Amino acid sequence: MEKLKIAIQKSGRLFDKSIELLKDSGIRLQNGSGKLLSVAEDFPLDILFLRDDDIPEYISDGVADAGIVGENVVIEKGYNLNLMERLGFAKCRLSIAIPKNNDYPGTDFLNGKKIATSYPNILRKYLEDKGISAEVHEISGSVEIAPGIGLADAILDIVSTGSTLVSNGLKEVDVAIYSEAVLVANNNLELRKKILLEKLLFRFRAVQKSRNNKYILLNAPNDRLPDIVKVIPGMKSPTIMPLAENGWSSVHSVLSENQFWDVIDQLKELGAQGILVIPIEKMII
Ligand code: PRT
Ligand code: ZN
Repeated sequence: MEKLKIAIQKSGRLFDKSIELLKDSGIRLQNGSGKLLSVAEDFPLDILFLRDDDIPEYISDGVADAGIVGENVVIEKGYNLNLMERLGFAKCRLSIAIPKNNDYPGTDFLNGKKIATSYPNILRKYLEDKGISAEVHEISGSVEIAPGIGLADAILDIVSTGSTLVSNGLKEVDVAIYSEAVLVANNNLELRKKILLEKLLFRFRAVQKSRNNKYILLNAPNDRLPDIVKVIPGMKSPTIMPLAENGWSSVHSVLSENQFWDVIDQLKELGAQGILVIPIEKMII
């Protein structure tokens, strides 16, 4: 039977979350990680473990059908791949940073300067878009030390918390791109593989939805129910069941993580009591 081949990072910042996403999607790997290839037990799927930089090329060549990799790497490599889904982890940005004591009047600062980066293509595109003429100096690692040792006037590098910049005496002055882990696929998959990939994507989405939502149960006096229902509309509409105590009901609904604390405050003001919030394992809507 035709199998799907998915490439993931062998080790590094994407590895744990990629494995977790597969596991939560019901995919168990037979011979564990640390190998070049692992076979899924209950889905027609092989996992290839690669360096993240190689993943776009392997997908483009058809060695892998799809893969999980940082969008920054996908953009830098420039292959024409199908971006299937943003996966919500390994979030970061590729930013321009300069020595913290330099004034920064705007992108003009970069004119005629030397900028170090491991992302020359993204940097060239950024400079072109801004109409800046600068020297692109490609280095493969430790970009953040380049200004300090006199190798460059500025850098374009990955920033997440910003602490690496601070500890190297740099300040972030502009963002070239935002990035997160993405599922990308070859553009010319045969139909059977496309169907398998859609199945996998359906599972990924159910897992992601469940992570972004909570199940909420609460007790409320009946006369407050219309207002409470407005605050927690749920997937279709909340379930309401009478309590043994007269005049009270139990309300069950689904609540999105990013509005969580606001909604809880409103519910308390509306007279809700005994609020329970429970994680959801999978969510299919
Ligand atoms: O060995 P392999 O080539 O597979 O891995 P790698 O060393 O090239 O990549 P890895 O594992 O470090 O990162 C993989 C992907 O994670 C990147 O391509 C990004 O998409 C994403 N990501 C998210 C990050 C960061 N956050 C991050 N903070 N990648 C790198 N960093 C580094 C950055 O280079 C800088 O040195 O962390 C430092 C900045 O962090 P802050 O928190 O101090 O700002
Ligand atoms: Zn890499």
